[in-house]
Amino acid sequence: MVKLTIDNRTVEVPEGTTILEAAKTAGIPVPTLCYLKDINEIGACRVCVVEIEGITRLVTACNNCVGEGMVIHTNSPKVRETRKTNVELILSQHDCSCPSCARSGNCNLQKIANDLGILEIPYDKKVSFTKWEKQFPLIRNYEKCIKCMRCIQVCDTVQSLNIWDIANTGSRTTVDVSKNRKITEADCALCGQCITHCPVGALRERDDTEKVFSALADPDKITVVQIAPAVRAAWGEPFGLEREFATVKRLVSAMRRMGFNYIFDTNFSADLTIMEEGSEFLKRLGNKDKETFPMFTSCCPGWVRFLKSQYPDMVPQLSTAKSPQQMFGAMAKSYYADLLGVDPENIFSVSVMPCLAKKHECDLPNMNDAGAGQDVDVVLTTREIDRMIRAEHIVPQELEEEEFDTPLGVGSGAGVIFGATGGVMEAALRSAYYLVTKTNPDPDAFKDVRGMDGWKEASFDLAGTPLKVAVVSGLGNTRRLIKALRKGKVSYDFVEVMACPGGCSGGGGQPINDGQELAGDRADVLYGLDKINEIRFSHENPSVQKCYECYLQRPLSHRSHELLHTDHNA
Ligand code: HC0
Ligand code: SF4
Repeated sequence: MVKLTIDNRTVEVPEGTTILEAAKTAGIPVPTLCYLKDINEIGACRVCVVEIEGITRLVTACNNCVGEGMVIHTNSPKVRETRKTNVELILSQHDCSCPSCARSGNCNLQKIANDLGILEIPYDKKVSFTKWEKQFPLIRNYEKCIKCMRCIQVCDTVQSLNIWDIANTGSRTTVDVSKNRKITEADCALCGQCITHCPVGALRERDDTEKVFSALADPDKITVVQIAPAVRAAWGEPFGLEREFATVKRLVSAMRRMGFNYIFDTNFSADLTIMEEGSEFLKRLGNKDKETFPMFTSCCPGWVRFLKSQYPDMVPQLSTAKSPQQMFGAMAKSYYADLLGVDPENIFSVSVMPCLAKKHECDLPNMNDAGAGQDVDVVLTTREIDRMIRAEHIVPQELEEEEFDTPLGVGSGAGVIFGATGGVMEAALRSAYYLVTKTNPDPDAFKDVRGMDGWKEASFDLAGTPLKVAVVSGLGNTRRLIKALRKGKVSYDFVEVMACPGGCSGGGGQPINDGQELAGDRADVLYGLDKINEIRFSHENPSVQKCYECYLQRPLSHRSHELLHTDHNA
């Protein structure tokens, strides 16, 4: 242990602890901007500088360790003055148009500058850069970039994609797409992790809220919206709502006030996915065809993009099942249009997702199987629906709970856990067991695949057939698993992949809470919802059963293939 003094308080911490961590244990917050625990500890912004008695030069707290007997001041006049100058210099390179920034009110730079009493910026050296491709779902604003390196580090070390790099020199130094590529030419998976780890507004999603506002105002459009599993665990965060209060039923109520005609649950089509993908898995398990086995889940478009660009020869291993979002869109403009007795052309299909890659997925040329334009017209992120709530002057604290519409608003507990890493696998195994044995397993029989580990393995007995499965989240973990698979170091029957660490609950479209990783907390909400759901099995969802009975006939039927499956290479 090391004993030292920080701001006149005696602190005792293990050797090797950083000054930042030591101060934190003593309840002393040191401001940081570029720091991201375990990912970016480089002291680039120099906002966390502190003074150590006996040392003339100030040191950064995030990447310097404590020493025995040190006397440290985290907020002395010298520290404050230096910190202020450092922040002023950052602001001199930053486009400070806060009112029109996606991160206004949720920006650490804004907060730190305010806390330091910076009311004017004495330096003015702003430079302008070429414009970004604004149609792409991911948008970079060079003028807001503070060169903190977080996006580079997240993309390199967590996601293994190396999309970003430092570009230019001197005052023109910025972060740009690596190797002089355009973002549309790079292998960006669109996981959006660079956005959720940016401390300012230099990265954001393409805003599609106006398209939805226009559809809501158009009397000829029937607006049908689906809400993804993981959105319900996070939408209330920016409003400071307790997780118990920010239920999906309150989100339904907000969206009904906005004027959506029919509000449905992606959990319904997650259950449909299980029926299709589970049946497909059992078929492949019977053949173990080299080209298509082991089977990979296909519901995460970030992962699908990754596989197509990094390991295209393995694309046939993807399940042909579309993602629940796209299954829902196809059903909304076919089955549901029939139920309503309306022309599917009049349906405007919206989805609310924790995800950026979904914005790209709905635009894919083969996602129009219902024959009325895109099956999903617009994808909004959780952040965008929250913006819409604010734009509509809805006070979330006053919302009462309201029910989803039927029949596509009915989802099982197996459907809701799709939003957490391991959830798709667990849901699939629950129903695969039933499909093989015609009896239900204990709904929690496959819980070994739960948890926030980036690469999980489990073995089960599926009515006499041994099964080995793997679950990965985060593309760096995915790359390691694929390399091991290709080298024959591991072997599995079924692999679930989610591009974002922790799965969709940690998705790139979720609310941003700077420096906090909340995927685990949100996943707990989803598992809690599964536990209390009366229906724990996808095959017991009455709306899914009815849909097969009246429309699709059976999993993998001709119509199911037309509407619910896809060729990932098309
Ligand atoms: Fe997900 Fe999904 S679980 S990918 O993260 O499968 O976005 O929440 O909606 O489609 O259901 C995202 C979340 C979904 C889909 C579902 C799957
Ligand atoms: Fe989107 Fe979920 Fe995949 Fe992340 S894990 S890219 S949020 S589908």
